[in-house]
Amino acid sequence: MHPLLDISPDLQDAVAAGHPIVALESTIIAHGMPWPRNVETALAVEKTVREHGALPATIALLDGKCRVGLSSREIERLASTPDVWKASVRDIPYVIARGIPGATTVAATLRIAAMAGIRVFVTGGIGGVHRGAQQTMDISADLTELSKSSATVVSAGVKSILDIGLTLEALETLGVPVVTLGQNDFPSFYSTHSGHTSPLRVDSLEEIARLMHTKWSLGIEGAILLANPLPPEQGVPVEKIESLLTEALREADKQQIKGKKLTPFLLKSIAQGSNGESLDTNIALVLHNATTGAQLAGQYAVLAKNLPPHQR
Ligand code: PSU
Ligand code: MN
Repeated sequence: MHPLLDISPDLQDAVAAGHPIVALESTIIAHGMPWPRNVETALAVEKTVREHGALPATIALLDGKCRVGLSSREIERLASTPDVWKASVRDIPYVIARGIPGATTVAATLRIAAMAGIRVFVTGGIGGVHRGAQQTMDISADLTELSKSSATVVSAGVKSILDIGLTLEALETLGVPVVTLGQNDFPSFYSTHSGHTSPLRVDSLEEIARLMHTKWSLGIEGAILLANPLPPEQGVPVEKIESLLTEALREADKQQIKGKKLTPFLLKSIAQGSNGESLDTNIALVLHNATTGAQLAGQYAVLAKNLPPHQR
């Protein structure tokens, strides 16, 4: 194991024994939600994963190491320190070399999870092609990383802060299977529907586990993006989010918010504009994904048991 990759001892044992493990990102804690709901959510997600038979592995960059498996105190530290670096893959070497604290995005978490041999990763929404990317070229590094690192990313689809159609096109180009659980329509995070048909659909977690095994045993590297729609009664109506978003985008443009600051700015504006309703939904769907991800990790562990360790 690389000396800069620090996996907690219980997770090392679990990986070796082929037990179900779920990787969790930390940008959602440090930059995706306000304190103290960020720390409450992060701890509740870990608890949910455990209750459904898997071990949680929250990932971050701390004290000059890629850390897999954090203590509650470390999660609290990430949630309450104001200047934690938002670390995508390009930032990993810089943040590690300087020894500063870094919260990992989907891209960076996915890379480190794959290094650690973890095959299921739970998040809320991934980054993608931003609206207006034809001019700005703002396309999240989450997409390129999905084409490289082999794990299934359980998400609630793609937020409508992004151009969902272009994001699906980019994922097709990158060779990433996009699979929706139990419905034809691709969900749009807060809402069950996006108006875009999901490229692929499965109706059971066992099917996804088989898809994972098939893909990787054929040597086709990279992630599978699983979209897990929230039960419709828990969603926020599309029209409501849309008007808040239009306002948030206008404000971002006015304040010249660009690059890595854009996604956190839009999330914050929508949460404030909806009086926290979008935040409640955000938390509900991350917990829903944690349940699904833990169950999927269990299904995959059953299949992987018969594989030689290097194929797991
Ligand atoms: N979308 C959300 N919540 C989040 C993020 C995206 O609904 O917290 C975070 C994730 O960590 C994701 C990152 O990987 O933002 C993408 O940032 P960017 O668009 O700068 O690549
Ligand atoms: Mn970007």
